[in-house]
Amino acid sequence: MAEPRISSIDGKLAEDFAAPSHIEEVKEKMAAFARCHAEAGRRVVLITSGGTKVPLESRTVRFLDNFSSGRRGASSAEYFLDSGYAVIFLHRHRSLYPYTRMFLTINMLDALQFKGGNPGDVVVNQQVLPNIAKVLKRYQEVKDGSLLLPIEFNTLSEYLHLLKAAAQALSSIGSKAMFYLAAAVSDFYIPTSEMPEHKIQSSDGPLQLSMKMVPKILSPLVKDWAPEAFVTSFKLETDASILLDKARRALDTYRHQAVVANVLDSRRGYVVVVTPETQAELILTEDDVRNEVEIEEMIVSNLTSAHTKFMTQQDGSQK
Ligand code: 9Z3
Repeated sequence: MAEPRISSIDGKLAEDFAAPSHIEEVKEKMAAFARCHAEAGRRVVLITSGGTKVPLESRTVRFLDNFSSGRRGASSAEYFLDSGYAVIFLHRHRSLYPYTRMFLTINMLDALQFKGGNPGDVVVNQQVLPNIAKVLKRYQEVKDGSLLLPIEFNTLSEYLHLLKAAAQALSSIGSKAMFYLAAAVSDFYIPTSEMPEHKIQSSDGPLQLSMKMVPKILSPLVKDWAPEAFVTSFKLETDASILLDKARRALDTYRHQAVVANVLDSRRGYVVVVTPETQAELILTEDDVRNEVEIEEMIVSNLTSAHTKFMTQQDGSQK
């Protein structure tokens, strides 16, 4: 029997990045979630969301962070749920969360009041939260159907190990699985063995950092861990002139299904969905903004159609 292939990235992961202690338990939870929904005829999407944190000290006082509010991931989760998917939401602790994201700027105490001045009877102030009933109804439907599995990460190490576990957990459902990798992931890190234990002292003078390149996790994910899944990565740039070239290069390198390309400043209103054969510009018009349409609705609609086509092709090629 052939030995299972161990990629060099697996070795790096084990060596340089501490695995979270509950990793096996989480993996089993994700596998059970995927199996159960796939058996019920549902597709499952793994969404990553929020930025990773890279510690500079083992007992961490300082860290480098990648920018992401988590809005892209959180709102996309809602549209995937509306499209009939079950969602594993791998997100940065305290980044935006599906449904509650809409109320983030509201002070909870301003949204409550005493009914008829009775201090024993607290009710919601509908003027502060005009659409709360609609959102609560949808949230409870999702909860009652166990359609959303939230998993949290903080550090880059946790993110990498949890993504690997998720990919392996979803491999059993083949092409029914989609990966939607919207998290903003660091390209640089300090290996555990080279990290100072204690707080770096300013009395030692100016800080010079040397960081290693983070292994390209997309490569084993597509090739080894979940080879039958539909994989979408995100490409973020601040210089629009290099964006599409970088997106195409990522597709050529990793041979996955789609890249959503966006520029930091315009990401709420303009993205390009790039696939090996196509390139679709998605633009939010002023009318859309007035009608509270979000660009994530368009992204999710584009990708769920591509996923349907992909599943049909996979099924055809297996016959
Ligand atoms: C994205 O490009 C996301 O769309 C944003 C969403 C992080 C811009 P927000 O959370 O923003 O709504 O505030 N994510 C991917 C970023 C990333 O790190 N991509 C890597 C790269 O561009 C490839 S995996 O090299």
